[in-house]
Amino acid sequence: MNGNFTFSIIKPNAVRTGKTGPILAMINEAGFEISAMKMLRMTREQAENFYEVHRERPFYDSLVEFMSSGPVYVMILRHDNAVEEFRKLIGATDPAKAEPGTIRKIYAVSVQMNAIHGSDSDENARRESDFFFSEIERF
Ligand code: IDP
Ligand code: MG
Repeated sequence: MNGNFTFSIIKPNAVRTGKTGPILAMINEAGFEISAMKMLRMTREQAENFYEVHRERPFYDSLVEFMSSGPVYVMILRHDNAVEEFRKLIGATDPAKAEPGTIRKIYAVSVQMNAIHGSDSDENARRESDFFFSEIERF
């Protein structure tokens, strides 16, 4: 069974360059409902914990540095089959490989600064949502 929510982050490069509004418009246009949202800046330690699964990857330190470099928007988004549908909307990790019309194709500036995060499984959507939001912040 597929879950009805996913978790997303509008990454620092996109927030810094004023792309939050246009990205939210694409998310809205694709039929996702915002179930929770806030702006925050992660500490280095929070970014390390959020990306714990990538700790052994060569890009980990640089990713943590980037994700804590400025404010982001964190969101819980509701949609049928949300995880899979949202991954389609954002496109491939590497913008060079992303389909035309996807958020990353339009707003990513590199593999690292690829504008947006989307959970890769229902289990991670739950874990990532719980990482940032308490029950009274979710609707
Ligand atoms: P995903 O965000 O599409 O799920 P992951 O493999 O989970 O991709 O990687 C998490 C994030 O780490 C990516 O969104 C990107 O910001 C960064 N990243 C992944 N691979 C590379 C790389 O090869 N070089 C630099 N950054 C990378
Ligand atoms: Mg991932």
